[in-house]
Amino acid sequence: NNAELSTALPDAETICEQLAARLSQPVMLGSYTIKLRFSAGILRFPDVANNVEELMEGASRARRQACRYQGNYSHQLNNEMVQLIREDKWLESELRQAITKRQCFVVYQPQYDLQTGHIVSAEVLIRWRHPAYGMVPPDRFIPIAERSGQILDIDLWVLEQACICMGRLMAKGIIDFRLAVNASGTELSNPLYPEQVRSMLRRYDLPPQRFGIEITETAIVELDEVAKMMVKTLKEIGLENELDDFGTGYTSLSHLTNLQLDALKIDRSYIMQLETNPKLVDSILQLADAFSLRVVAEGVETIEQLKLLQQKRCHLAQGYLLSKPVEEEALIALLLEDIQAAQSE
Ligand code: G
Ligand code: G
Ligand code: MN
Repeated sequence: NNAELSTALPDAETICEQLAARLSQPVMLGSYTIKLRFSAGILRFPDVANNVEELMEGASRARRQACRYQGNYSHQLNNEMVQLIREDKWLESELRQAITKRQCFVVYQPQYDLQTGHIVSAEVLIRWRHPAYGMVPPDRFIPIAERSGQILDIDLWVLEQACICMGRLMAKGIIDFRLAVNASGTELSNPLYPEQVRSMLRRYDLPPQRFGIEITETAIVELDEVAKMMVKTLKEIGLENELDDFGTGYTSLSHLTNLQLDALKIDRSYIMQLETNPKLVDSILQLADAFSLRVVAEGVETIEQLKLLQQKRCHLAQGYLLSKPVEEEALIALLLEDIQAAQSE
């Protein structure tokens, strides 16, 4: 059951091999035959680690790597991974000043109403351009920021950028529009988060109804009571709660009602197979309908996908076909164009 045991061993390879040999024998439990999978990661002090935490993190990585190679039970970090860990450490320290050094910015990916064809909202996404490294992909630095706790400050900064942008949009007469920011699982274990959100919106004098919070499904699965309360509080403040990457985790159906959600975002992987395997999306739409949830389709890349989603009465769509994530100026241009088009209809 994914239990992890760490231990310091004088002759790790030999012991891991012996353990692997023993554990590869099936275990009989009454009339059941249980097969176990075992993987071990080995890290040597002080190859890449300077302290206990780094040693544990490195060994844990080596284990995950071993897990990916079926049949290869134990694994030592290869040079490439050692490099990756060193680079992660470097990125972590660079990230500490990334915001004050103005290396970060946000982009907005529009979301289209599938019945009217108009833009109704946008997802706010962070970007980091490092002067030496170049663009650091969010998939690379968000996990680093989550491990180091920096994500809390980063996500609040992103929310602030969204507030500043919303203020400017409203000043231009764009009032029927919403922005959704991503919340990491880390936020859901920070009891101060809802209050921080509330005070940020107050500081910029903005209606909470203009904002949504995207919570990833994998974070929800591990939700405890505190986290559930926080999602509830966000809702009470007036924000919309959206469940991100829906279909990739294992949300219990009870969460769909317990959690005061407003929307589901269908993960890109389901939209990719929409033409060959429409049943999955069909059932998500039915489920959402039963729970009165809005549905956003993510990663729409082809006209065929768009047409199918329209036919199936999915509410919103987001993806490269409609628009890539764009900077604020381009977003404003798109919105003004869209408003003009609506007026001439
Ligand atoms: O579009 P992109 O490559 O930026 O996003 C990659 C991943 O990073 C997505 O899963 C997205 O949810 C996450 N992400 C992007 N921006 C933010 C952010 O501001 N905060 C958090 N927590 N995650 C983000
Ligand atoms: O996990 P989250 O939903 O926050 O991820 C949003 C991510 O999806 C961002 O990295 C964004 O750049 C990316 N994205 C948005 N639209 C598309 C698309 O049509 N195709 C692909 N491949 N990625 C997309
Ligand atoms: Mn998202």
